[in-house]
Amino acid sequence: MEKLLRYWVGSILGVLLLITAAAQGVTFPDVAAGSWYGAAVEEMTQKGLLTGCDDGTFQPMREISAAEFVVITLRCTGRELTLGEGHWASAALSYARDEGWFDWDELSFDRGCWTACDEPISRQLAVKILMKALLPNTKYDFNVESQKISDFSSLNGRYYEAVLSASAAGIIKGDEAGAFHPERGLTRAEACVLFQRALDRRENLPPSQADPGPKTPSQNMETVSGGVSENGWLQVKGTQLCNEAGEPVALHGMSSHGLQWYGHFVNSQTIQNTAAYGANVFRIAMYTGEGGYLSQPDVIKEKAFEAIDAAVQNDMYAILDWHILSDGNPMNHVTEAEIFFAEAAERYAETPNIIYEICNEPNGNVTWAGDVKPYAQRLVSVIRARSPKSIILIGSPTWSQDIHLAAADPIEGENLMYTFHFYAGTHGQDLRNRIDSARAAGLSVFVSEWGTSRADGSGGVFLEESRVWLDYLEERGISWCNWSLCDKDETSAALKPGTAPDRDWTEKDLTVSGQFVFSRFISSKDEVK
Ligand code: IDC
Repeated sequence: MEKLLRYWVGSILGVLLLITAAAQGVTFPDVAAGSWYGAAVEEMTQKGLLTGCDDGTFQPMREISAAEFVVITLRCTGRELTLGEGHWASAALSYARDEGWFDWDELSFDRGCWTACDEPISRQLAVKILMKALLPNTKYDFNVESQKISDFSSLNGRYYEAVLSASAAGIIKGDEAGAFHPERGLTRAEACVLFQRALDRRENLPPSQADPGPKTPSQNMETVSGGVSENGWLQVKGTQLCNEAGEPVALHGMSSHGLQWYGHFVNSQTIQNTAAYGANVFRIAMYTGEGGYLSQPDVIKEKAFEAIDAAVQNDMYAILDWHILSDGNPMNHVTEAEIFFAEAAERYAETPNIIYEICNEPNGNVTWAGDVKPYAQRLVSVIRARSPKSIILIGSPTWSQDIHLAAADPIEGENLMYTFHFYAGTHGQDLRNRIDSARAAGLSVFVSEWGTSRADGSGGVFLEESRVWLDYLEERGISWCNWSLCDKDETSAALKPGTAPDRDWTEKDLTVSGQFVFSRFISSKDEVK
């Protein structure tokens, strides 16, 4: 009885609150009209972008979850996705991931489930999603904006672009002390204000910024193919990789898997097998961590040198890849890298085949200016002292995707190229746009690793997405290596499990991914000499 009474009193009070709220022109009983976020909530609600909670309240001081944030962002772009399987927001989350609003490791999808998406989203990730979805082409001045944020030094490098552009656009303002608190959550009220500012800004964009259109050095690049005997020493002219004669050249081929695990697929026969399908480059993925070079330097170094010699025998270019991965910051082992590359560059000083890739994928809490650039400068000078003109490939934070940071602050020197890595099941148009902008700013790009799978090496395969990517690279004469030449039971592997490494291969030995990739070594546009 007492319970029932309390229920009725509660309901009547609730209704009264709603009536008062309606009389004041406010949408939710727990949103006061004159509050700092009241107008934003009202505007968003009127536009149909907010629905509030099941009990009719808005809960402004509750931290917004990742799922809620993504769904509202999607609505702001004018899309609404119907319920997918599993979590109520799964369709929206998958869409957002495929659009590249966040990376696969930022909101994880595990065994068919979005995990942790009901947890509060961090401010840095929220701002990244907001900027990618609503204001992707916002320009900013690094020095000006970073100085406005008092806790900038605590920001992870992968969020620089989002946070700095959001600051430049007036979307984020910081607290009284100018701090952004990148890893804290944000309340629903704060989120609502961010959405409203982003929408306002978007509505007022000049048409040129709303649709930047393509702006690349060349989108119709004729390239030559062929091996080292035909092309000789490579060189970079403008943004383009060229052969010794100065003609644009494109390299296409496979990357090995880790030498410590799949070294048996790295020999003269396997490299020859890719050459037989038209490949002219082979990448030697020498993991440093994960039981690789740092744990057994002599064995792995011998294997890498053997691989280079096998590539040379087959007239192939060879990329010697210092494959940092779990050891995310290249500075962690810069001395070991200097010793290794000094020896390699000395040994192969006269060999035009070798391309040096000095850090596969910087990741985690690394920055371009503070870690990767100084590392690259040290390695470039070590290699240059011994091999004055070889091509050197340089990675960037966020698994070699932050080439915009390198484009804004490149390294001095000749014949330097910047790697860009993608996985067709995870990465898409926004990153192709990023490559175009980096190239327009003068950066020369080499895709030293890409996969037909998702970024974790499995899932898919995503042949249609891969085709779009390869056509894109082909139009621009951008070189690539595919991950990976091994028989591991994962979709990115080119060989079926159990394939013998010591004989010729036929189509039957290739996986779906392998068949697709091998058929693209010779591009339709290459002029075969
Ligand atoms: C993956 C391999 C997988 C291995 C894992 C950890 O495919 O078999 O267990 O590494 O070593 C990269 C890395 C590359 C990854 C690949 C796929 O450069 O080492 O290989 N990937 O996850 N960057 C993005 C994706």
